[in-house]
Amino acid sequence: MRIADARVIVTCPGRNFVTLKIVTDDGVTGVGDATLNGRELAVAAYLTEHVIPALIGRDPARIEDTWQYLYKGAYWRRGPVTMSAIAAVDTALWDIKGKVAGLPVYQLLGGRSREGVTVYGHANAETVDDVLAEIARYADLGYRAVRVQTGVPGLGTTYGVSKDKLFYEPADAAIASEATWSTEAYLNHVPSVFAQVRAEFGPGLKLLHDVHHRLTPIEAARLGKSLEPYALTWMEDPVPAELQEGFRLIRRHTTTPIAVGEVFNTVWDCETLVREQLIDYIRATVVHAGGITHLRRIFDLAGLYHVRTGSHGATDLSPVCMSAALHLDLAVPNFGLQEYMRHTAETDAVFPHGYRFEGGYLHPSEEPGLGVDIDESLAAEYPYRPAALPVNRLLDGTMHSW
Ligand code: EZ4
Ligand code: CO
Repeated sequence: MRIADARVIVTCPGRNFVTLKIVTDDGVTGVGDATLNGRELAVAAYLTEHVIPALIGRDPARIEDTWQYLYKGAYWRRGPVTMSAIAAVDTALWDIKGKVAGLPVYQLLGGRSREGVTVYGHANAETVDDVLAEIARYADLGYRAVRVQTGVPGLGTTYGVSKDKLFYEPADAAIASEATWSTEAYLNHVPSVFAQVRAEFGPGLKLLHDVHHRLTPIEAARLGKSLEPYALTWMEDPVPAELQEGFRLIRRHTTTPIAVGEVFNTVWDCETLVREQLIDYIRATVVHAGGITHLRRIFDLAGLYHVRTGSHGATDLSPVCMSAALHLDLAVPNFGLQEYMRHTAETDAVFPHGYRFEGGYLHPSEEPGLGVDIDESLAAEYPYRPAALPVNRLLDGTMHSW
């Protein structure tokens, strides 16, 4: 069997998605997500101009060899554009292998290690009263874990708090919009939010919070310490993570578990964090971290060091990525949690899929392969619309880090 054709499909059913479809000479197809939020067309061009010509005629069964060929063969290793492109190819080839074998992909990864994939939802609102109502809504839907984000008194818009509640979407303008930030106001406010949430919901519900990379290590240490009474499942992205050793300082000061990795794209981004046991959850995901092949390598390293998985699953990760993530989540021994933000009905229609939510768990499709596809004619009805993630400034106008 040979790869006969491959094409990139860019579509915007409410938000932008980039999808690779690979077709074999036997007519078997596979899909892979290649969406890089706000930088979509860079990955589309990488695939179309540089990857697809090299795929035609290759044996689709050689997943590992193709991964190594694309990673090593480019000379320019790593980076989100490259690794998202490699991820798309890798994911599509696992889909094809599953279809050829007649098995869902999780069976090829060693089979089921659990009954379902525990997911967390994203409760967010400007005020504490409103966020309590949002959490209640998720609890009513059956969620066992909820990420809690609120506005900060004195600040205008806050990243992580969106207008549309169930369908959270931070990429809101073609040219990046601007949000404001005050670390002092934030650190004063957040512990009081979690005090009220725990008082209302008791100890049973898993609670998470995303800092969105907005603190320094010592500030993050203070936040973690002040949240200890509320027993969070994790504090996410406390600091920008280019400097992995920065986490040593946070770790020395707090028992609040730490999760990081949604912007990581290779095992090298978390090697120190994992080996020194500076984090508790690694949040890399299929589309941005080199596909199923490389993410499994990251998860296996993590498993040696008491680090569990907590893959990113916001709306910019398409149902193709979510399908792939669920097969891996079901199979790996050190699964922790999977983020799950619902897609709109338009997105779900463009990407017909067999995974389903029930009782706080997601269950991958039992169909051969990944159990997801793209409806290309429907996709064509939604042309690309540029949308960037916002930037953040301090109250005096200084550009701030995420
Ligand atoms: O900022 O998906 O955990 N999820 C998040 C998301 C990310 C966006 C970036 O594309 O932090 O809101
Ligand atoms: Co996050």
